[in-house]
Amino acid sequence: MTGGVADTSDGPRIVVLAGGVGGSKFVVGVREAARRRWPDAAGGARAEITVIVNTGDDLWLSGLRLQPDVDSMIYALAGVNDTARGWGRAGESERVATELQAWGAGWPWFTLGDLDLGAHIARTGWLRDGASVTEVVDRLASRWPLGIRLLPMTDTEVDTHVFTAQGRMHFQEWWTRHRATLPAQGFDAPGIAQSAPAPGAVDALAAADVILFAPSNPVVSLGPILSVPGIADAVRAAPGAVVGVSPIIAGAPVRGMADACLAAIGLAATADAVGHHYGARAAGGLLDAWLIAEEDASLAGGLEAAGLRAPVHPLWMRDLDTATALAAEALHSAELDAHQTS
Ligand code: FO1
Repeated sequence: MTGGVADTSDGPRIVVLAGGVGGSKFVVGVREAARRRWPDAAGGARAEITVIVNTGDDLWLSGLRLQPDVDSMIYALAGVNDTARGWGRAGESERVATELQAWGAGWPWFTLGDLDLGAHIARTGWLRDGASVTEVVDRLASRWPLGIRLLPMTDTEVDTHVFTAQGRMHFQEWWTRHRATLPAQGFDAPGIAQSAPAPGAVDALAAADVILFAPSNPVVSLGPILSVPGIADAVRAAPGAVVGVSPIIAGAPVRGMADACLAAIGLAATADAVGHHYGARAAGGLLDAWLIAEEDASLAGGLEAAGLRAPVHPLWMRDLDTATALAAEALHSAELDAHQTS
């Protein structure tokens, strides 16, 4: 492992790379694990948690800028998310969406809830007034005390598109309209090669005691973050430990349709294929450790042979306690024991 231990009486600096729905469950677990392990007098954590969130599934719709992963992260950390549906706000209504449909505006398969629309309108207004994406995310995140710092991966618009036999379409059309059933021939994020990390992202990675890869989609959630020039290099060079959590258990995605995305880039939907895809830092890759599920324990040997520590742990995040236990295990794998626990 490359470092990972900061000799300080304060809590650690933790950076998480994450997508939306699965990523936000994990980040809620990280915040709670940090609260329990490094409590402060105010009921929070002495750890400094920075989340670098995917903006590759952002889109323009009906004149509004939507950032599904940013919003899923904010809503989940604020406790105002719709936990049954997995996206959007709890207690949502759809009066405006019904009107939009009557006007033939937007996408009939993509519902904009009334409360959610408040965020899209606020964001679009601020962007139109000249604010950067980083500033807008900061303003949105300041509404509730989230206990983390939220950064977009980049200030540049780099919306993901999917190539299929029916042509090229926005990622959200492929994901929500076609439920990822149209075989994807590839993904494209125009502009990403010319983009730059959001201000503060590379510095956060360089200062981190631990970098965590949330169990998010490796292709369309963490893939875009790592494709922003400078981010993967900053992870490779980071002095802190880098620990990933497998989004695949026993050959199936924990949630979502990650298998369809993995197939498009020629990867099997297995925990070891994704671990090898990220690779061991010892061999020029990105990770020091890769948490895999108990169901995949037999894969640990192959991962360790490739230079990746592969701790085995229950990976299902059913509630706050299981998400917290998973995050605690990921932090434990980073060997942060030098940080005082109280
Ligand atoms: N997902 C759906 O399956 N159907 C929807 O109508 C839908 C609307 C929607 C509106 C705003 C938003 O921020 C997210 C929304 N999502 C919807 C979720 C989203 O499409 C994806 O789950 C994520 O982008 C993938 O991480």
